[in-house]
Amino acid sequence: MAGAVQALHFGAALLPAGWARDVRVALADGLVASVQAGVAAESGDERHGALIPGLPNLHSHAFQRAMAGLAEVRGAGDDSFWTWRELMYRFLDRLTPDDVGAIAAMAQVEMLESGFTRVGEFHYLHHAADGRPYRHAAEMAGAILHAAAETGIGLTLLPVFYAHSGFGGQAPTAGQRRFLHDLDGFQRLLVRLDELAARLPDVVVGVAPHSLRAVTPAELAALESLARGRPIHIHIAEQVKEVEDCLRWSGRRPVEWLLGETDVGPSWCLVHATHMTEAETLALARSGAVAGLCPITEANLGDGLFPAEAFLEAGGRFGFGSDSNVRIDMTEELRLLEYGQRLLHRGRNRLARGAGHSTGADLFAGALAGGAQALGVAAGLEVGLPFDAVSLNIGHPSLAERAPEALLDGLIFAAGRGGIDCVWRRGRKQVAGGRHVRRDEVVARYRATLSGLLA
Ligand code: NGQ
Ligand code: ZN
Repeated sequence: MAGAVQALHFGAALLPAGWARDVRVALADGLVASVQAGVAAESGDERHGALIPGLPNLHSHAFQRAMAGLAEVRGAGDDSFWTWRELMYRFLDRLTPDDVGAIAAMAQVEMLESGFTRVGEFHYLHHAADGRPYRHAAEMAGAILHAAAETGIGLTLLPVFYAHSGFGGQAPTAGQRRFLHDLDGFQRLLVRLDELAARLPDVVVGVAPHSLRAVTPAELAALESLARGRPIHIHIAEQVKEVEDCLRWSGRRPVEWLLGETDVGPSWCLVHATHMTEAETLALARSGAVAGLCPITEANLGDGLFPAEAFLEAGGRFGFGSDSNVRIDMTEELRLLEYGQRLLHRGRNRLARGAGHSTGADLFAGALAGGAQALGVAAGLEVGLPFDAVSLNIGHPSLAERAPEALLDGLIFAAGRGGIDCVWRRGRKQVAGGRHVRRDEVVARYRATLSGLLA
């Protein structure tokens, strides 16, 4: 609605400078037009208790939502990341663009309901089941964009370049045939995605070399120059075997190799970066790149624990991703990162930045800044930015009667997603009372898709 002005009033709101009381926010065309603190509500204002910014979800493979909980049966040998990947490859083998669209819409509804207002979709399922390109290069990516238009989530699309099955340019396997491009084909896809992206507000298109396993150094260099300031995302050092293979190939560890051979800086997001030496941890922190952490998936796949304490101590930037989407829960990602460190170091409040700091508030602030950086946008409740925000259910037993400064700890460590009430994305209320406004139709289509896939 062009020109429509709308105003909301909050008992408290988390602004860039910290919590403020009695905050009135006016919106115009989905953007924040003004923010006033210490003012009363005016008649006609929509009123809520407490407001926080929506968080970016910096790493997702939407289609994997449909296999959530289906890979938890023990196999004949030792189950691992690599046996899970076999199951995942078999699962994706049958997906059509319509299937992917229905699954992505379901995942995005759950993301919004959990407090994520933008997703970085690390998209590599490009081609038909036999590996042949669709008539339109962006057929699959188009399904993701279409889902985002339907659910309203902000989208940073990260088309993935994938060409090899292992370090040193090994030939891809049959299970990878739907992912593959040469550099010319990838460049054509990127041009097409830029055109499609212009049809939806504030879509960002980045570039994603899948991993050091899937690209050669020459391909990586070409992708780096193709990116030109776009976000660049790469999976790295998630599994010990990957570190060993990289050492055998290059004499260096994955993060060490990447930092040495490319120009890693603030436009980069290194997804996982689980296995790093202390020197790599410090060097990554100094690079200004974002570490893309996916604690739920990393636990589910048995990856290991990210050296969060040392990385944050060195000023490292980080954000969160729901990755495999086995569970989609913003608060749980933050909680699990902190709990991993508590179990490892046998202490409490490991990731708060100093005495008197709230662990939840520090994690949230870091994830907001790092997530936005990684997805190529600005975030926070500021004039001129999209109103991407979450109101809290302050009647929840774990949030009731709290001072605003205690709300994020209550939300993250106690209430979880039950503490989330409404979610706005670009000024539109997409979630009310914890439910997405299109949940029923999205679930119905998702179930129809699953009934075909699981038959
Ligand atoms: C992916 N997912 O691309 O979906 C990967 C697994 C791989 C995670 N690493 C495949 N969580 O890394 O080769
Ligand atoms: Zn991933």
